[in-house]
Amino acid sequence: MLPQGLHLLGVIEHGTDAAIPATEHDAPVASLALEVLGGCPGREVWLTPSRVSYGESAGIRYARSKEVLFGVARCPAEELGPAAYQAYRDIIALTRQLGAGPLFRLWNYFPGINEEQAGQERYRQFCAGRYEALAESGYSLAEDLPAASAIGTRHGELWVIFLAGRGTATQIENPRQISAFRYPPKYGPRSPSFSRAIRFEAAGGPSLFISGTASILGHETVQQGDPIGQCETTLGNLRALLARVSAGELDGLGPRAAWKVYLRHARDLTAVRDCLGRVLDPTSPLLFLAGDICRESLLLEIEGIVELREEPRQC
Ligand code: 3EB
Repeated sequence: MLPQGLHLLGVIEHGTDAAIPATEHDAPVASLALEVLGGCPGREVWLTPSRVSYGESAGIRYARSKEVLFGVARCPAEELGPAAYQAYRDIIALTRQLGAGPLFRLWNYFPGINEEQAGQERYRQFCAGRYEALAESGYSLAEDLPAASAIGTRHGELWVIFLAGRGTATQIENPRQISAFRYPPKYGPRSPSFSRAIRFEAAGGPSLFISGTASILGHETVQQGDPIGQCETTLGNLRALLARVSAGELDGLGPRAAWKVYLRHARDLTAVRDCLGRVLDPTSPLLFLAGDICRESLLLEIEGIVELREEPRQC
């Protein structure tokens, strides 16, 4: 049973179990081979107050209300370049065909993210396919990029989960980091196409969708080999993003914020949880998943969603 007055957009299952539970609804489902290490249960349920209808197009399952489009694309992950290209072409085409508004947040999951294949790391192949699809779809690849995460699973297909909506999407970059779309070529022939965060303003109010954020300053990984150091640098990066939109402090966001932490090594859980526990508001939901990060040198990545309260007006 769903909470009263809310409608189901989709479900994201986490876990290394290959078993995909039978569902009794038509909503899109993503089944990600990411082990839950701690925090909330391994099933994430996306809800919305508006009525929802469901559909499928080019293999993409989606849910749509008058404000929002939530979808799940999946395809074989043997060749990441063509797979990412096709998934992004299809997602953009669908979003436009439905008149769903800007595509503002994407999550990308696929196995073997740091593995070399045909002389190129699979993450870099993914970046190239995504870049080509966005470029051919008319994106400027600097001004209008969605927020994103790209995480390595243990096995399975390429899953791309996306959100588009009727509203205003404003790209937010991080003053401590070079924009990913401007990374130098040493990180791959095509820069990663995402923004550090999107402030999305819809009828229900503004929210901040924070991309996967890691221990990168400028474009370099810092605190290599040190999970606590990487956690602290990442928190500094999150603070800088929040400051950009006057969202408040990490330790005072309460249930307005929800965080997801991806850990390369399960053994770092205790150290990272303690580090976050000293800084994050204990009433902000926090989920720990075992997942690989797109640079071999990165041990963790943190993403989040923050409901932005309107600033109290002075009279
Ligand atoms: C980084 O800051 C870390 O390729 O979509 C974070 C979020 C990262 C999204 C992506 C990659 C992506 O470069 C990696």
